[in-house]
Amino acid sequence: MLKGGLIGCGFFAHNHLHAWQEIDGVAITALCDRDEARLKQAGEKFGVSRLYTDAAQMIARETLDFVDIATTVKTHRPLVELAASAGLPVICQKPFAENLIDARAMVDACDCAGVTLMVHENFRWQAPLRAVRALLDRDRIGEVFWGRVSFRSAYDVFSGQPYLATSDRFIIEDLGIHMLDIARFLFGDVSHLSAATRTVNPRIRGEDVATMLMVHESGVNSICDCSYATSLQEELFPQTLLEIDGSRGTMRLSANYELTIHSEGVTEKHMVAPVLHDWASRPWHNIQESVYNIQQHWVACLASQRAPETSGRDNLKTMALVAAAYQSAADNLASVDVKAVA
Ligand code: NAD
Ligand code: 89Y
Repeated sequence: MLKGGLIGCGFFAHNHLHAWQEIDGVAITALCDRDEARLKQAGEKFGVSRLYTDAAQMIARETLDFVDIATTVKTHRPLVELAASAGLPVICQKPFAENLIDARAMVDACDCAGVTLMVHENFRWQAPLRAVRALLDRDRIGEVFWGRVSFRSAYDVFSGQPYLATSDRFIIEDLGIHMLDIARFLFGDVSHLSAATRTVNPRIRGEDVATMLMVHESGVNSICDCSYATSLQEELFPQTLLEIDGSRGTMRLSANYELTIHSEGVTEKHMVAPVLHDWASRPWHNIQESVYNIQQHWVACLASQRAPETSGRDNLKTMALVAAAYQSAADNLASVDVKAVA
């Protein structure tokens, strides 16, 4: 039985805790939050009695096999470095870091300590996206030349995550990061990126609309577009929609998880909806399922001593796209050479 210590018992950590409870061979045996009320509430809800307000104390006093960090971005670097210095494998929530300097330092600290580091970049673990990846692997539409990864919503994310309204950077760092990682997952690494942003909602500080154009090393051209200012007849939060064009056909992941494959004149439709775990609630169940999937992947990686798909090193490439997007948007849509940023 793997024993984990979870740091940060806020809004999203409850999904981690539910998922850990459902995965065989692992248990969260200690919790840490510097907010005592949140700590106590999580401890009672999930039946964990070893509670700490200080992460260093938790790590010193508990016998742990790994640490799961579910705090917001500013504390990621010190907490990852703390886990690494104790020789503990570590999972860190997205956004991994505020900048690439911190991100690289965290990867180096874990490499030097010889510990596995996974960024909790869960969107690519959503069942509909895995289904699309499997079809691409089976060469269903030939050589892919164009793609679109799209997330457009007016869902109120600010009531659950108030810090999103007050941070200087919003949608690219918070949500676009997932879209960019999905683009990498489907179309490969990126050579050049251009981006434009807008702030539409007057009650928030950062940008809430972003459009990113990418040229991938594979030759694919793709667009990632995301918005929290888009009020549609049907609110689709938190669905990611896809359009993929290939030399022999097309794939569309449309509203409510309908996947259409049109290949060599034949059209197929499949429902690729996520599982509704018994602790999950709509509309979040898509994300919640992906939390379960990525945490199960972590357990499998530790057991077989292989690097997680979204290792810290892998995530540097997604972080570089975030940095490139802000750089391009600040420089009038300039084309950014991603290797120069990374
Ligand atoms: P939150 O503010 O609700 O919770 C964070 C908790 O961490 C707070 O209770 C805070 O007291 C605690 N904390 C902060 N620093 C600490 C420290 N040094 N030691 C102990 N406790 C500490 O935040 P949230 O909305 O749960 O978001 C947490 C992270 O999860 C963010 O990085 C966010 O981007 C991410 N998130 C990811 C997804 C996803 O799908 N991957 C979805 C939502 C949020
Ligand atoms: O924080 C964000 C995330 O990672 O997924 C959706 C979200 O909760 C709000 O944009």
